[in-house]
Amino acid sequence: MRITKERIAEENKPHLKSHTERFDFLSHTLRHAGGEVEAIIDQLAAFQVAIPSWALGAGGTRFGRFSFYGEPATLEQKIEDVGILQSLTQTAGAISLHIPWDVPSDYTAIKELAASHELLFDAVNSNTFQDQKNAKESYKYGSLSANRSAVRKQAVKHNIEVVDIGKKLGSKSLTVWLADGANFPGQRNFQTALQHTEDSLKEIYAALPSDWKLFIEYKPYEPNFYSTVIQDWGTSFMLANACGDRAYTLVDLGHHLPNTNIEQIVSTLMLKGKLGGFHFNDSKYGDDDSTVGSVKPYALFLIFNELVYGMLNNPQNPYPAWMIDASHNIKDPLEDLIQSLEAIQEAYAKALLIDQSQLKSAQEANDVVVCQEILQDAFRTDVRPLLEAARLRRGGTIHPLKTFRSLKIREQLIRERGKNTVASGL
Ligand code: PSV
Ligand code: MN
Repeated sequence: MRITKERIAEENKPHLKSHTERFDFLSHTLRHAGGEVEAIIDQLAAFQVAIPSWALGAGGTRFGRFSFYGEPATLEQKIEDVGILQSLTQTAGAISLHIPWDVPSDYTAIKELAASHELLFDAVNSNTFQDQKNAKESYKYGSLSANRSAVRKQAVKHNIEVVDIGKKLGSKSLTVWLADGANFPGQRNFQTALQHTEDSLKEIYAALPSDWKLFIEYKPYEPNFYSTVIQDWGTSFMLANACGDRAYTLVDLGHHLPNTNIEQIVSTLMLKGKLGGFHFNDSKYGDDDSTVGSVKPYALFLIFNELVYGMLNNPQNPYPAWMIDASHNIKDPLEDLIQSLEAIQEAYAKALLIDQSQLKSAQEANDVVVCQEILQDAFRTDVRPLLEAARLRRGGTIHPLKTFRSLKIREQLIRERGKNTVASGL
């Protein structure tokens, strides 16, 4: 299904008056305080976040899975779902594929379909955390780090095949998340595992086209519960440096132990020109994959403050790749993704409100109280009218979630696809 611009304009009508009133009040207040309202709206309108193909179906845990029905069963339907998000929010302009779950059968048709929904193909993701049907070697004891060279070879080859698929779609980056590690003390030799990983990543990097980037994720635990080979940003950073200039660390918000200062990690990586990308989600305990901003919105805002600072001051760092990486157990994924996109944009808009030079002066004067006031003043501002203005400017909805419901989109998808379709993914 597709939502036309006319339909959206129609849905916006009843909300326009209230939007204009709230927008005028906010922009007047911000201008009064020296804020550059138009520049902020431009930046918000240009900000696009990729949607992973694996976030569109019901997730689940090892205890169970509850469908919300009408899930996208094919790559075409996943693209269609992201197209819906893009029409409503105008901030989901790309899809990130996971191979082998999303191998296209007709590349031209898939590219045309994505283009017709105004979508680009973001990073492609390899999968060496599951054994594939008919695979000769098993990843039970690791993939890029495995003891046996035949296993490592198969894992490297898979990553290179993923790049080949991405090339045909116009992707420009490969994201590697490695589940490799050990479940028990003594199970593996740490140094051998790390050395094998470095060598394997170097082989993959050598096969990348010259305009591609390699993103290396890190995560402290799960599925291995004693040690993970790429456990933290330092290990990822070290491996990225070993590979070369176009290899970067990718920060996934859920991949930190509780209370880790993620904003400081972001800042360090940007200073060193090595923050390649970002996976948004939220968590209370670990890799919970919750809706962005649902648990720790202030932490998200502080992260965006560092991102905004880095984008202004660190030309050595490329523009980061943005993606949501979440899984949806009890909410409709499309509704959940709309909430996540809104939370991301909200944090970004609030960070854009911060007067960086004022903050710098307060920092230099060691005026700790004013430093906090500057941050919290921005955080407490209700920036939603700015988000609405950015969406309106691009032909999106004032209220994506309300429109999703009033257009009865899930009901239509269930009618079209049936109740019991299942999406491949996590
Ligand atoms: C697993 O933790 C994970 O969430 C990684 O962050 C990857 O990006 C994603 O799954 C897909 O493999
Ligand atoms: Mn991730």
